[in-house]
Amino acid sequence: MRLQVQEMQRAISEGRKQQEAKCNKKLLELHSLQGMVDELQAENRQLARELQAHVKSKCELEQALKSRNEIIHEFNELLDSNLEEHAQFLAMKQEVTDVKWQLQQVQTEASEFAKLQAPVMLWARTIFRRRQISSSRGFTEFEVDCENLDSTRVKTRSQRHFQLRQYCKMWRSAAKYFLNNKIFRNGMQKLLTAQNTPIHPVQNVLYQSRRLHSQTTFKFNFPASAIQKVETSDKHRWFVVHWEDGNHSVYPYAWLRDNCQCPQCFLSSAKARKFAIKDLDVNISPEKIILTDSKISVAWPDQHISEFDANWLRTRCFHQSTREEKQNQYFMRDQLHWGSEFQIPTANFEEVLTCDEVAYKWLCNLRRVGFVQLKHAPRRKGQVAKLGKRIGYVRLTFYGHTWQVEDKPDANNVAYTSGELKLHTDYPALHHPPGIQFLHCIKQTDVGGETIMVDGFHVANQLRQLNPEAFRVLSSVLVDFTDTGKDYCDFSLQSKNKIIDLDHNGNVVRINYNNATRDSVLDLPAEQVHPFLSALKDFVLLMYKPENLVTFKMEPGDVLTFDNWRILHGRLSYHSDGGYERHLEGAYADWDEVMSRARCLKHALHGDK
Ligand code: OGA
Ligand code: NM2
Ligand code: ZN
Ligand code: ZN
Repeated sequence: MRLQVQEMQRAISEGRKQQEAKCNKKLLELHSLQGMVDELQAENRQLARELQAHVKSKCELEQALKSRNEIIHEFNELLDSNLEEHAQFLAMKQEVTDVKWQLQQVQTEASEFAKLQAPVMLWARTIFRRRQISSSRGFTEFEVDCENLDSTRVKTRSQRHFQLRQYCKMWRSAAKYFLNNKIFRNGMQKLLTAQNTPIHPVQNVLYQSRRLHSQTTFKFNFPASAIQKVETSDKHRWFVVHWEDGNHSVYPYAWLRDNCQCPQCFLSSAKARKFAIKDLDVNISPEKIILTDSKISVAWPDQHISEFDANWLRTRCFHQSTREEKQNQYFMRDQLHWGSEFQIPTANFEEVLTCDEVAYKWLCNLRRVGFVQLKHAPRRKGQVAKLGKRIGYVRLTFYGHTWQVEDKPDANNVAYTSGELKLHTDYPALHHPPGIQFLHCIKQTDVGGETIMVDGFHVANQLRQLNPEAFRVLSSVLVDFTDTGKDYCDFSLQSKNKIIDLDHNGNVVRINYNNATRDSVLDLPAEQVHPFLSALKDFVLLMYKPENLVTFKMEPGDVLTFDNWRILHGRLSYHSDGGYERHLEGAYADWDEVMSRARCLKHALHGDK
């Protein structure tokens, strides 16, 4: 029993030990759990703090987002109004371009007026000079500011009818001169107002009665140049000639010697220089000069004597304006560019052949606007040849002296089919394309075949304004043209021409463009091909704008005469079978010959004036 108790006690103490051990283990576990709880609680606190911070920044971000949205809204509104402004700006830019264009035209007109103003002023001054001389005899006293038309005032005292009549005539003829030339009407209006200011009633009546009975056109006569005095300037090696009208001109010594008009130096029958340049002492100075009213005699160191007529000298004055005037006259530079509003000038074919006045007007118009239509020519071949004879001679090309535009089998040129011909100039495959073209309609088809025409100079100047880069490309890139075949004889032409030719002042002087004969060989680096084609396309699209284009249909008996360096022409396709037929005869001439005829006609009609 005791043993049993002992055993049980031992078992109990054993159990207790085990329980204690278990308890201790649990306590340890509890302890570590407590540590984890503490950690988690700490983490929780940290997270709570972070959450708080995030909530705060979320609020801030929401605030920022809101204000950004407001800004975007404001920007959108601003953008809208900017777009509107941009559109207005574009419209304004267009307006500025238009105004610039108008300004350019006004400037051209004004410069034309200024050119004419100079000779009128010259004359006015001469006349007033004479009147002032009269004033010393107590007839009349004038106070004139001829430099400025606006402030021209004339004071008269003890008026004499004679002087007043002269005075009226002067202003009237000056004004009429401008009127006849249809230039700068405002300027002429001023002249007309000025001339009315001091007119004596008697003179007014006198003039009116003259005008009522006079049918002829008033002609403007320049006074003969009178020399007042001559000075020498050895520093410049030139003469200074002072004219009666207050102007002066300089003439270099060497130029005078070079242009001696004596029979030894000049063949007057040929109006040609005999004097050789090797015999010219370029440093020559005169030994003696003698001045008479209308000429200057110069004795040179070798005793050679040269005589120079005052008028001859005056027209050779080296002043910029005199030279410009002379060059404009020589080369008939006064041009008028046109668009679709253009009224084609016409003349009667027979009258052009027989009447000098009509022929002169024909050629002047041909030069000025580039295009004249002749009416009522006989409806058979041989008429364009007559026009060639009227000028002098036609320009022979590989297509013959004259050529027939018809729908031909195996055509050697696209023109000799019934297809459409896009706007072109003829023969850019030549380095010197024909300057003038005649096209005589002998038969016209009922369906199609209408003519289109455009002023190439007008369009090229538009391109210069609207697309300067395209203009630069077309006026600098040399394009290959080709034409091979057989007609007058066999031919194989190659040329290099710029689509737009400029002179040394940058003025457009020739268009060379026929898309049919533009060679597929293009002598350009590959990267320049696209810019070239795109420039050409822009130019052609501009030509075809309705405001630039003239369209009409030729009738049998019509002869188109036009400037082939300036006008681009074309035709619509036409029916040429089933009883339809179309036949034009054409010929070419050149500007040298045409202007030569114009100068001769002018001389025959008006003399030296
Ligand atoms: C031409 C030409 C026009 C026409 O032959 O070069 O442009 O109306 N012809 O056929
Ligand atoms: N034609 C009409 O450039 C040209 O080929 C112009 C000339 C055949 C004399 C055409
Ligand atoms: Zn001589
Ligand atoms: Zn043609």
